[in-house]
Amino acid sequence: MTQTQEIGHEQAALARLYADFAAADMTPLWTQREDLMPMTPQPKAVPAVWRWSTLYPLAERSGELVPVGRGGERRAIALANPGIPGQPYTTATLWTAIQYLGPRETAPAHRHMQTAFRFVVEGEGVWTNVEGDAVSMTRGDLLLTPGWHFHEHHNTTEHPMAWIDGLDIPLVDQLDAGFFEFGPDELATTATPERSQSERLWAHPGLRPVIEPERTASPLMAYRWAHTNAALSEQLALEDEGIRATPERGHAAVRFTNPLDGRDALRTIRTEMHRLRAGTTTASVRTVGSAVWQVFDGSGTVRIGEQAWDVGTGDLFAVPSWAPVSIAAEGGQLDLFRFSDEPVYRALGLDRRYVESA
Ligand code: GTQ
Ligand code: FE2
Repeated sequence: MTQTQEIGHEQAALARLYADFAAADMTPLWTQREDLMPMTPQPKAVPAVWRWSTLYPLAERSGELVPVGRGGERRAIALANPGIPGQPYTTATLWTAIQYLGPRETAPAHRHMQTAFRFVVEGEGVWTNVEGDAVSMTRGDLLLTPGWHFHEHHNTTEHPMAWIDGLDIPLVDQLDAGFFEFGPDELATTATPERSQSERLWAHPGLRPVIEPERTASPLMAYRWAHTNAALSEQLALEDEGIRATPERGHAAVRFTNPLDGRDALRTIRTEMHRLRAGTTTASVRTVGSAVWQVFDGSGTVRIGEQAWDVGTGDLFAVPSWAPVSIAAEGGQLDLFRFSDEPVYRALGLDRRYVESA
């Protein structure tokens, strides 16, 4: 055999090998190593911004055209990341939606393995009932619906209300861990108390009731703006007094926690509120895992990687894994709500964080 014949022979043998791999449902690592084992995370999700001024009118139109009821369950419209086509995922692990309930409407009871919260940027008049406990919703409040807790929503007023839902739907989907159950068709309660039973029992600072809780999920279903606001204000006031109180200069931050164990309020989703003094720019931070932010009050500029956006009240943005993010409060004081999948990465030993020097 000549040398050329030998090479031709080898190439044909190699082609047969790859064909036989495919026929046997096998794939060699050496053709895919860079995709499967990248040097740094390569998220499909891209940095993206959604404007409240776009979301709300579209939710309102859904309210006129689409009924809410059994089957569809919720009038919730997902913020779908353009980097993940065909999936209603805001990031690889997080679902974010605007949910809209018209005057006197109710959304029926159900429960699912997916963990959820609601965050209210404007409006009031809806009660979310969690395991039969009616929890009011008003601006700045964070309301929890831990996994496998029955929940339903009812609007008792003559005006519509919209809010943001955050869930771990994409994570549970990827993990094939989804279970779902319909609840009774009648509302568990039509009560409209100002304070839920969960708050009456669990929302006294530093005081844990001496009772064995029935569940390990946070027993506190509502975190009220008055408390969050006071905690952030005090951090900045203490900083002014020269006391160590903030994670970085001019940047106050609190994390919502489970009063049973001091860990994240939800098992799979971290929830936080941030306040930047006017003129403050945060350090650029990369985190493994993804986050979604919503401007609660004020305006500023967010930089994610090479891109920058001006954002104002109600606007949301997605930060994919390992993308550097920095936020600047350019007008006055800037308040932002943030949620992320960090507890999942932490639990699995996959968490990493890198603060870029300015
Ligand atoms: O309010 O129960 O945005 O089950 C997605 C799934 C909201 C809810 C969503 C849900 C809900
Ligand atoms: Fe739900």
